[in-house]
Amino acid sequence: MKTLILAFIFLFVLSTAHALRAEGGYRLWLKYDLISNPQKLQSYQQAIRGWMIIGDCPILTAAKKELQTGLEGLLGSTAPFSDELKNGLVIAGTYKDAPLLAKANLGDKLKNLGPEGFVIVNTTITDKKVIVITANADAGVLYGVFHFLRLLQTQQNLEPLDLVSFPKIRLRLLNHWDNLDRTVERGYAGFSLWDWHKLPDYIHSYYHDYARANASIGINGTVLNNVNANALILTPLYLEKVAALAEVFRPYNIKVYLSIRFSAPIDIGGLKVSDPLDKQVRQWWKAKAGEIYALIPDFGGFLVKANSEGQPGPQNYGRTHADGANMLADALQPFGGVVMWRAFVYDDNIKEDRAKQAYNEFKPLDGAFGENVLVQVKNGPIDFQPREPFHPLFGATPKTSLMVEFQITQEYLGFSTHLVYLGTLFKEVLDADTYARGAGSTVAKIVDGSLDKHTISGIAGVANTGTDRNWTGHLFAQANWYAFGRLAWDHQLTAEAIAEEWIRMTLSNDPTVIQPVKKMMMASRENTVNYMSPLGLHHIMGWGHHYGPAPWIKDKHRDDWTSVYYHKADSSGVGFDRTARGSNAVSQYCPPVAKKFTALETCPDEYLLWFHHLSWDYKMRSGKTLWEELCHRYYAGAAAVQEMQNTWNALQGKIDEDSFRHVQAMLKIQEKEAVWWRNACVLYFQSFSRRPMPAELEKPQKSLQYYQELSFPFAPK
Ligand code: BDP
Repeated sequence: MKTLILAFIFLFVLSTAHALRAEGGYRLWLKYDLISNPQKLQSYQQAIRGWMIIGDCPILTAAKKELQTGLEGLLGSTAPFSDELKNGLVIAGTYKDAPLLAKANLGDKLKNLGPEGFVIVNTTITDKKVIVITANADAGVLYGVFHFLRLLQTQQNLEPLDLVSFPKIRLRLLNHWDNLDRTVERGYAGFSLWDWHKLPDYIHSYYHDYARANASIGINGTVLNNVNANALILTPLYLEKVAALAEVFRPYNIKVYLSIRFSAPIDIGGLKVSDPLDKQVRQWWKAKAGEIYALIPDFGGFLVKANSEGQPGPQNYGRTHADGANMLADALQPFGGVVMWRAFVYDDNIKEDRAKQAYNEFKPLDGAFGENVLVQVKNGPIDFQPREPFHPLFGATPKTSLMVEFQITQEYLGFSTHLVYLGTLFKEVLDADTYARGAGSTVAKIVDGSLDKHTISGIAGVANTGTDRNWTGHLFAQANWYAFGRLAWDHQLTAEAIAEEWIRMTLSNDPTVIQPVKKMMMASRENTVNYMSPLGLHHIMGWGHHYGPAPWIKDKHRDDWTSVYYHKADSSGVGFDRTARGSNAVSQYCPPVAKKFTALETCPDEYLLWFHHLSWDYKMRSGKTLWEELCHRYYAGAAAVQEMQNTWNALQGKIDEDSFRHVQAMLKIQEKEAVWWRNACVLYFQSFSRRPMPAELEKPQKSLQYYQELSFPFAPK
């Protein structure tokens, strides 16, 4: 009988283990599977004999659950909860509330870590060898626990452990472009996670897992709804739903924020205007803020898209962006909320290079924004293109706290079917030197507030999550969510180190998996730039849905939504002249940067056609003509996707079959679409260059007309 029961248990464990392995990516990077390397497992089991979390507030309870689940999974059940001090105990708690920890003398280390930083050390407390995870506040303990589990998941050595870590940027936010009908603008992973209809009464278990995932990478805020906002989100009906989500996220140190529609006082408040200087309007927002904070005492604040792409805003009343932002800031200020005012503004009626408009609008307002206002600036001056130079506003407004906004969802980078690791894109921008206060004035130092001594600082990523089983559509798109969070916490991490962590936690700790996958990820964004828009080309994608290539888009109701506006190809050459001879957008950068982009000798190939209109025969650094170089880049990009397929196919059997097949199928789509981009663009530009394709490149079989006639009425948008 006993053997029968044992056999039964064994079979049960086996089958659940199997089910877990086939979880379809749901567990993200928090898998906590038993450590597969027997020596590592044994050494961890010896080092970790039990765990204790001191304190029982909601955040520490979340940390407790995580530590328990993590250790049980990774080590088997060999490290139970313990309430006595013993060798091998992992002790976590805030320093001030855990008298036991005072004996570890960590006060100095904790001094400058703020409420979210943490310390992880191995030390001795009354003769017992222990691992201590401690912080100034509960949130720090939670982040410390996640970090400790990450050390185990990535199989790091636990001796010696002497780690301090704290976030450089205060507000680390996801921006969801989610609509109240559960569609997601530019969402490629199913519907919105927020089941508005069933809220506030029904709480999906995945809300908790969403919060866990974010907390594990240090994300501490989430804007729940689309920047193209529906005013209904501010009605009592919806605020109750928002409050229910806030309650789920609170134990994970995540605050909720909302996008607001500037005309809300008219739309839902019965007022005639939404003029920011109107007394009644100001009063309406004050009352609204009070109503929100009564329901959600730790509400984060508002995100605003105003006077941009048809959205209402203060300019409708002849007021400035600062007038609008400050009105909202005044309403939120008594409660500690912030306003994140987007600088993504451009107007077709203003006859000025779109790339210059945000700077022109916001630079003169430096110093006019209230203390709890952050201006949220997209990473580049146009719109999340595969590659853009950094936005010239970075460094131009020393008196204004600037957030950077990245797009994690791959609107312009192949949706959720292309493997494009964005860690390298994020880093390229964060590390860019603006020279604003001399050499070393990187975008990162402006964003973290250190360059101009700002006390609030923030970073936002447009989320790529949805109801797809694996959250992000493509398994590798999870890495972009992960990389965003890790860099928001510490922008000094390298894209490569983050990729490696993610691979170890998601796919395997086997070096023969890590090395090739990392190499593939690190090259992936450049490959995509090559097959989509090399050499500084931009905005040549499909109309409306932005799917696929369409450099031929012209004659639309807005010039600045066409492709020809941006590439300016003609028989003489291609590219947008943004030097002093052209739109002079270069002048918005600090002199050393402007000089570098202006001179052809120093302008990097990556930005060449962003700043210059050059003849098809222009001699490139490579010795090729511009036309030949362009063709070669397109072909190299597409060929690289074939290489990615080879790399991936060689991994069969080394990672779980489910993930293997999923990525394999996605890479097939990517290859097909890379060739589509290549052929369509090369044929189109050839119609201007009138030069033959370089002989060594295989000619496209289909005609330009074939590509121009493709249509995708239901592509996601
Ligand atoms: C563009 C998107 C559009 C967004 C806009 C924004 O195509 O859907 O509303 O950005 O950021 O890239 O407001």
